[in-house]
Amino acid sequence: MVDLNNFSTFPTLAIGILVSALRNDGHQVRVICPLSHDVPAREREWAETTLDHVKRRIHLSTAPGFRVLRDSLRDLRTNWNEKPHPTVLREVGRAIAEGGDIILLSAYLQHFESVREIGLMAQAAGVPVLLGGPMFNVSGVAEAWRAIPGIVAVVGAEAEHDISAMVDAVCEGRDLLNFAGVVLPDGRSSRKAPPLRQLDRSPVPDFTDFPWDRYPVRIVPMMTGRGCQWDKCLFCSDVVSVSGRTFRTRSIDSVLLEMQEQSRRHDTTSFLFLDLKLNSYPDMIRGIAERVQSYVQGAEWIGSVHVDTRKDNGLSRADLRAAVAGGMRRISFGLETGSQRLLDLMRKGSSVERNSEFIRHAHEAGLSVRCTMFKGFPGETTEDMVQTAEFLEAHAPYLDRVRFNEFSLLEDTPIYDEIVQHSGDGPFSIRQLRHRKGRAEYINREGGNIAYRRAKARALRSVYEINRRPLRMGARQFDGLM
Ligand code: B12
Ligand code: SF4
Repeated sequence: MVDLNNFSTFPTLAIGILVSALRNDGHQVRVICPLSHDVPAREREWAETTLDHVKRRIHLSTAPGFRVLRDSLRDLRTNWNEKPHPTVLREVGRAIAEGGDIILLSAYLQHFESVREIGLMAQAAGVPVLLGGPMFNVSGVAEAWRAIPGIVAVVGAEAEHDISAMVDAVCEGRDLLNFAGVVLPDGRSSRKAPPLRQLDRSPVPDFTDFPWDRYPVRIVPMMTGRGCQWDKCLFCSDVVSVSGRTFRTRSIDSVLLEMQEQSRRHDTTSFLFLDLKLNSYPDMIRGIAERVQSYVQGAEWIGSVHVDTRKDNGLSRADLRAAVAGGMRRISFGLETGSQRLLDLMRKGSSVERNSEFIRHAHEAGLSVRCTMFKGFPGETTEDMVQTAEFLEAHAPYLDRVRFNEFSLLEDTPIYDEIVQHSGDGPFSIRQLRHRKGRAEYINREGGNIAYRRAKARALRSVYEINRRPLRMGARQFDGLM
């Protein structure tokens, strides 16, 4: 099994789960992890310099006449980041030479070139490759990947209960269409895989193959549930992904027992919750806060939430204080914008007022607060951007990191379908559908005016002022992980 992830400052959850399932059924598995072979882990966030600020301004530029250059620079950066790593290819080549029945790949969509190279090597040696990953349930994506040489099937399914039987079927030449979520190289496919229920039955991830001695801090990735209880934001591709569809929770007991077991196995007390929305089920975040210290003494943990408008969203001032008392150190949330009008247009299910309250309360409780946001949602006006700039200026003292992105048009999201259908009717038109990447490249004719650009420059100045500071003490071991 090849871990293509080079953000490898902690183990990859999907690999741990699938390896565990395979070993529980008696298979012998070898994991190739880039960091074990000296491929340096790529940092995600850091205390920024002026150069980072300039790069972000170029990346998010809306100046008319600059678009072509901006897009070429973006493409250059993407192509550079997506190049297959020669060391990973070398190690896969060695593993093939040593013998093995099958190669399993878990891929994100930026791994296309790596998958293609590995497929070619495996094909030459007569070893089948089975490919899976978070976005292969999207039909256009699976279609664009299925014909890579050497791949015997593309799987878009939460596969922990089927992986073992699938491997047997490949090795014995049996029909893979008996399993849900499979697309074959010739285009035939089985039924869509339903979201997995009874998550407590998923195996405890086996992270023993990861290079623990090379991680700056030993961090265990965890998931208390899959999907998001809100499930409505028009731009969100998380909730169309294999494991993100429909909200399902584990029991609090099974989460706490897993934390205890992983802490024992890997001699650590640091945890990263990868849930899309850790407060989907408010009693989960409260339950962890109240009880984890009796399972793992000294446990410290971080996670992402959605500041929704439910009466009890698990994020009250008292909840946040209790979370800190129970070991929570950082919290991340999707702020998206400082404009209520735009939040409503996105169907975000949150309010500017409550976001503001949350940021202040979380900071006051002692948490390092991070947020993500983006510009360029269809319909965004100058006034929206002014409000975003004002929001950031008002909350800069309480925010530790802001990730400010460009709006992405991702396949199968409601906004994607809308824009693709009406391309050119308004300021948005589609430049190219990139099914291989599960996204559409678009041209947005909004945002070119001088007032918008001034407001954006103000917002980005605040982002830089926030991001150049060192992370809040107490959360530094979790820097750059989200
Ligand atoms: C945690 C997370 C991260 C973490 C950790 C990543 C890691 N590798 O561990 C961090 C923060 C580092 C991260 C970074 C990025 N991420 Co991320 N991340 C996630 C998140 C929230 C959860 C992933 C997870 O652990 N899921 C839980 C497991 C159990 O589910 P799973 O991975 O789908 O695996 C199951 C099935 O897919 C299947 N399966 C998986 N592999 C295989 C293999 C075979 C052979 C088979 C049969 C089955 C199979 O079985 C598994 C078990 O049920 C997802 C959101 C989501 N909805 O999935 C985004 C997501 C995966 N990330 C995404 C992106 C875009 C990124 C970044 C590129 C963002 C960026 N610009 O920096 C980087 C790139 C990282 C990289 N790998 O190169 C996209 C991927 C889309 C894509 N293009 O493929 C997602 C879907 C979010 C989104 N909707 O945009 N990410
Ligand atoms: S709250 Fe977050 S995970 Fe849920 S639908 Fe919205 S963006 Fe997606």
